[in-house]
Amino acid sequence: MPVPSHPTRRSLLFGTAGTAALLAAGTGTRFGTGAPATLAPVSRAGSAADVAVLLTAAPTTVDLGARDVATWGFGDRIPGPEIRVAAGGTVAARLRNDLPQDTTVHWHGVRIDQRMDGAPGFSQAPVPAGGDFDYRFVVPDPGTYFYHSHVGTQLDRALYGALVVEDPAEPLSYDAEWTVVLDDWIDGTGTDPDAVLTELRGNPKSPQDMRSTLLGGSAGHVAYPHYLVNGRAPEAPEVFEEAPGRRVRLRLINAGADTAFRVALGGHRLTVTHTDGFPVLPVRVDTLLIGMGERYDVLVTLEDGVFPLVAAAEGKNARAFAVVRTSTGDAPPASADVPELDRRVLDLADLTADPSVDPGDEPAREVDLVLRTGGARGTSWTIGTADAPDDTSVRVAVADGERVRLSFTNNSRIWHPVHLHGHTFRVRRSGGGGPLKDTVVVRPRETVTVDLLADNPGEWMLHCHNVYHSELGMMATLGYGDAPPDTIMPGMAPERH
Ligand SMILES: [Cu+2]
Repeated sequence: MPVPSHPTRRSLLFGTAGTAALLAAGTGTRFGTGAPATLAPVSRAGSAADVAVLLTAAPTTVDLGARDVATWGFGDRIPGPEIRVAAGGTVAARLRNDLPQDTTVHWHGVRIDQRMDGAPGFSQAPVPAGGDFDYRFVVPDPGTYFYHSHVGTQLDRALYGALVVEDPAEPLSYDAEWTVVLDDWIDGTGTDPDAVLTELRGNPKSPQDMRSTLLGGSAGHVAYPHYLVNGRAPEAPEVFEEAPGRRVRLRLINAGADTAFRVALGGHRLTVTHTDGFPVLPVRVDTLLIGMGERYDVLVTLEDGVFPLVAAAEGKNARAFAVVRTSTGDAPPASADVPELDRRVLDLADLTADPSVDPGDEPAREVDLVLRTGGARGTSWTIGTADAPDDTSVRVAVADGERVRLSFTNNSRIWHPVHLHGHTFRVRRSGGGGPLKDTVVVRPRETVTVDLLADNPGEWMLHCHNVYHSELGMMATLGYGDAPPDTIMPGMAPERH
């Protein structure tokens, strides 16, 4: 099958040195003064490329600090190269596929032109081994995002990186910022994610020793041998250095596949300012839980000393770990006691969207969806409807411009971080005013309701961001119009499980 070509593929300067290199940070289109028009229509117009990047997906060996592992990544470091662009600017990313199988890149959380969404079978044919694909899209909203492969279990390798969209009129004041990408790691440790999937396909175990009150039941399926902050195991952690008294913005991203993290910085409280890219009224907490695919931005004013930054693998009795240093002295051990982990934890109900991003009217229509474990042995996972809970091909049909309410009821015994592509929704809360998000945690026996403005036509994935659940069927479609187009891409129908 030919690789789909895109009419804007041209005129970019791509270097050849290195496997993954940021090539240019131009000074092209920027939004002007004042607050960005948040939730403005998604732009499909090509503007001058602000940032061009070459992402070469290839087999590689990465040093985790604890060991070297053979894996697939965008270069020899984890995460892949951080991409930074100003809101309103354009990202031009050439994906070169040197993997032995198909791949794509999905721009997680970005309200993107659907042709650039990197969803195989939905927005493009997967890029075959040896092929390439040019992604080119406008980033409409400032915030913390990330990119990752959307084929098979590739997310559970090293095929991810941060995407930071800067606000040309940044309203927050801070002295520095750190990107903190969390991950659960198993690849190259004597097994790999495909073997994990094969095992879960036959036996969807939820180990009894991996439970969490905070997650309302089973915490996950996989006891990973390593948990990482910015690609580093606790044995050789990332060290963030700043001067005491400085205010730092942490951009927290969970790029894991089966692990929620409970994040805290010893000796500090966290002021939560954003979730999934969008601002909230600031909330002060000691710790927060971040599911796969979620992002949180927090501000901290640094004390004088050396502090443990811990991301406890929730319910898994292990942790990811980094060090925050503002003075000389011994670093704390990875096992350091962090009492903040057991103090006030952020609750979704604590979050109120900043008034600058209030999405407006109430929806007129509600669609009820059911998250469920199905099959005789509990080996399939579905996003079904109340009438057909085991349906693995649900398509939520919306009209362009319509406001729709989606409710997710979790009838399974494990939590699910539900992610919608191409849109940002408002999590509904009693009393109104919940946060804007694209990924939301739904615990067992819980119903979470979100309001959506359907303003970005296309066929979009709606799925659990536990990569094993989505690979085993927990995938629906949100599509515009009564029926999907005959061909989403030429000769390409969505692959269904
Ligand atoms: Cu799930």
